[in-house]
Order: sequence, then structure tokens, then C-alpha cells
Amino acid sequence: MRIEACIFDLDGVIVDSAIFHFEAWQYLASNLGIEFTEKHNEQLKGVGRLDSLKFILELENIEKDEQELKILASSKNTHYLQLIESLGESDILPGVVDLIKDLKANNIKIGLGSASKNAQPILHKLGIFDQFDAIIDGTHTTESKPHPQVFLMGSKALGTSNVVVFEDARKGVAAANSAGFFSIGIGNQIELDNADFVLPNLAGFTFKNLINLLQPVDE
Ligand code: B16
Ligand code: MG
Repeated sequence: MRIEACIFDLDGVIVDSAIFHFEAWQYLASNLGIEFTEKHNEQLKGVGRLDSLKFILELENIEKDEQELKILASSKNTHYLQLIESLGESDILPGVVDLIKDLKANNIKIGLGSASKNAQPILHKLGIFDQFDAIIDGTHTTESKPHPQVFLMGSKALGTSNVVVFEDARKGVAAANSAGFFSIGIGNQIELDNADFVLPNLAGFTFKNLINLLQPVDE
């Protein structure tokens, strides 16, 4: 496979914001008398804000109307934004900056494919916003991963379907796969066994490593 672009998920690939999503959701859930565990949180990786809220309410069969859902989602987000207030360059996960630099030096386009509506301010906080040729996030999409929409929109914006996707969530890997792209799972091999390849993190991973990985696909 010839590679022309890489699309990175944000949360769990570029920065570990899942822990802050968890804290904010857990606070909201406990106020509603819902027990929300880390295991539940795992299932929300890559899932948009409103769908995440609906999942949490369903744990106790709680029904809310549209207006109440909006208020709850917004209060979770206000709390989440407070928690990520001090996020900065030092919070970028290992290997990300070097890999993006290496890819760009080899004329590979860089995209972001995130479910988060906070993706752009977060990239600014991390100081890497300008590194991206295209950014598709929760402000552009109407469908949550595992729907391929976010990656298909990314591929269109980058002008190529020769895309490799880096994702930490099983649902995100499924989204990349159904978009027809090569998926690299970041995290646990067992949890991400639907990915074409799995890395524990991006530390030390280079453009050359990527080319070697893609080579057998041609054979
Ligand atoms: P927000 P990703 C996702 O980001 C998170 O994994 C998920 O837990 C979160 O609910 C979702 O963004 C929406 O985030 O509330 O900031 O719009 O992994 O797709 O980068
Ligand atoms: Mg993620």
C-alpha cells in the first residue's frame, strides 16, 4: 500500500484526556445516583458527548428530555474544560511530535479524526494545531465512531484515500477499518485485536517503521 496521509485520533493517541473525561462523567453520574466505573468509561472512548451521556443514563434506566440532556452535557463539558485548563505541550504523549515531524519530512499529510468538540482548543493548548493539514472533529461530524464518517471526511479533506489511521479505541479502529484504511491501534493488543497492527504507544515509531509495516500488504 502506498501511503499519502496519516489521520490521528486525539484522545488516547495524542494526549491522555480520557482520565479527565472519566472524572467529569463520574462526577455527573454520582450526582444522579449512577455508579460509573472505569470499565464503563472504556466503552465511551471515541463516542461523542451526547451519546456518552445517553449511555450513562441508560445504566440506571433514567430518561431525560432533549432540554435536560443538553443541560447535563453542557455541565459535564464545563467541568471537563476546568480539568483540562492547564493542559500543555508537556502533556503530548511520547513519540507523537517526532513522528509527525518525520511524516511531514516525507511528504505525508497529517489529519486529525476525533469525536471531540474540544479538539481544536486542545490542539492549540498543546501547541501543535499548525501541524495538521486537515482537522475533522465532533464539530463537523453527525455520527459517532464506529461509524466511518470522521475518517472518510478526513480522507476527503486531505485529498487521498491512501490513509493510515492511529486510534486507541476499539470503536475508532472499527471506524477506520470500515472506511477502508489501514488501522494502527495504540494500546492493548487484546483489546484492539480488530486493528491491522497494534503498538503500545508511538514512542520511537518512525516513517520507516510504517513503510516496513505496510510492505507485506502489497505482497
Ligand atoms: P467532547 P477522540 C473522544 O475523543 C473521547 O474519546 C470520548 O471519550 C469523548 O466523549 C468524545 O471525544 C467527545 O468529547 O466532550 O470533548 O466533545 O478519542 O475521538 O479523540
Ligand atoms: Mg481516542
